[in-house]
Amino acid sequence: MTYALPKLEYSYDALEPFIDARTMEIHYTKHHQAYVDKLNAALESYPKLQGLVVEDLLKKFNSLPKEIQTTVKNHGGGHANHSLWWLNLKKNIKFEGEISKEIKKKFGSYDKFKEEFIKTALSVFGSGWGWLILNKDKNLEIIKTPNQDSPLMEGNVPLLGVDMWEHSFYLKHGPNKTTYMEDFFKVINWENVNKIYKNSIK
Ligand code: MN3
Repeated sequence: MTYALPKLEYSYDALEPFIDARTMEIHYTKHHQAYVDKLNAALESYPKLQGLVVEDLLKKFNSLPKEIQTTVKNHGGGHANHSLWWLNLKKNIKFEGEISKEIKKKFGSYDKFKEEFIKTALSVFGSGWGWLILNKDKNLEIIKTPNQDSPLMEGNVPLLGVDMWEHSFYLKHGPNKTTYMEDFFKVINWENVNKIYKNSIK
């Protein structure tokens, strides 16, 4: 077994009332675990690839053997996306640091950024993710990806993602994706987003 669930650094109820404990538990122990298990199964016959951290595996996506590309996209993407998801959630973190300055420069204000990010995330049809990325030209950009496609596959760095799969919000928010987005914005770990940003512009 090469890939494993990352340790969750907080309890399932740590993000209440914005993200409920039951959703956190199922999301982490069932959904994320399934991506990890299926990725490991697919790479059993590829020992060289198993040595790569999942982010590096996704960066090499276009040169991977054709027969494992779909699995790496779905389950490697799922593993990487969710590993970032847990790290980027925390209550009571202020919007500050380098990333806050760059966001204001690029989008005009925090509110305009939030509005555009939410609009893009809500426009995901079916399952997918909304993202703030650092693109290949080192510019901030808001994009969406379908399913578990990772921005890393296209050479972009994911800074902040929002999981728009129903498993991420349906127990608490039902079909109301707008309140889910409002609650998500209350638990963004800007300290971690800032850390990724600073490492990525080096
Ligand atoms: Mn998910």
